[in-house]
Amino acid sequence: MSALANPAPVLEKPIDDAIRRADDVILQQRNISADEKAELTTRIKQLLKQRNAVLVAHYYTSADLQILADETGGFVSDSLDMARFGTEHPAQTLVVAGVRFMGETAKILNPEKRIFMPDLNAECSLDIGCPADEFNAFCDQHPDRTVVVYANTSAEVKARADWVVTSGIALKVIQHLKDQGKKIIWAPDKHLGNYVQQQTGADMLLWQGSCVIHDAFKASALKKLMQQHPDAAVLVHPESPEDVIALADVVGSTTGLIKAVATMPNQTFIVATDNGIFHKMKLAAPDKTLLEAPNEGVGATCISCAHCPWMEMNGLKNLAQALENETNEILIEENIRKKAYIPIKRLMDFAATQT
Ligand code: CIZ
Repeated sequence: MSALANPAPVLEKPIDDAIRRADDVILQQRNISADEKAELTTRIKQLLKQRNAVLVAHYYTSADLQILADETGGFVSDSLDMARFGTEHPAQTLVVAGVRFMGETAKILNPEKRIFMPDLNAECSLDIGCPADEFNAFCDQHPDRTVVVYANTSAEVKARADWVVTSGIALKVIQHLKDQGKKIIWAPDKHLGNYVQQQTGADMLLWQGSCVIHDAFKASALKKLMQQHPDAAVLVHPESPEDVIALADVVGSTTGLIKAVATMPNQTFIVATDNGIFHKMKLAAPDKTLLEAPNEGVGATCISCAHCPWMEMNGLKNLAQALENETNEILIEENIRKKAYIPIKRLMDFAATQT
């Protein structure tokens, strides 16, 4: 059983404005010569040592940053494993290359550590589309429901939640809550929420947010591509629309999709998620062919073209600056941090019990 509720319109304008701001930063970051790139890379490596810092990057960031993280003893992964790594690593300073909620999660879990990001304006359309005051009002209307929020939310929204989940563990958490007879508020991703609801049959009220990248994948164009590549396996992230998910051979989180490329016998894969993931997919299966699933960009009208503009704001220049000047530090009001810690810790403890 499920019900849909949209307590407040999800804001288009702030998302558009944030994309425009991202575009300016992206141009500055990309405008860089090969020599400058080599110098910045060397300088960042020195600074990481000097500051006793470690670089933690998301799969959706550029290959340059992922390589740098791997070469310097840092880590590249999804948001749950980034959080785990940041907590377990002895470094007192974490540099998080990703979007802001990832830096906030690191700070919530590690208040004693300093957390820096290349650009604090690296947003997420799911986070922007779920403002804390409107979300609190929605939760107030449904006091009988367990509040489950996706990791892609602000610290304030997490502070209101009973559980935080990532796409890799959402099904297990919701099944666990359903088995306990809980009714659920789910926010913010409507597509992931709908997928989890269908898979588990849980009673879920869905916030109507979406990811601008995944929301743009198109089922009709995907069907045509599948006809051209009948032996290809179709890998879809569950933030994608329902009709795209319906075409998938594998629906999974970033980590799950990389694993699928490495382990499935197919030679060709059509991938419906942010194309930043191709770097690790190619490393996992160098001989396989990876094709981007079609999105609105087929008509050159996409705003994301299968790559998150906010992830792309993370560059070598602003990473070096943040380390050099110790700027762009994540700070969270202690009261909010303590409240947000509870549902994240619940997730980490639950994840530790799963195989
Ligand atoms: O949790 C993450 O890292 C995100 C945003 C997606 C995923 O599937 O891993």
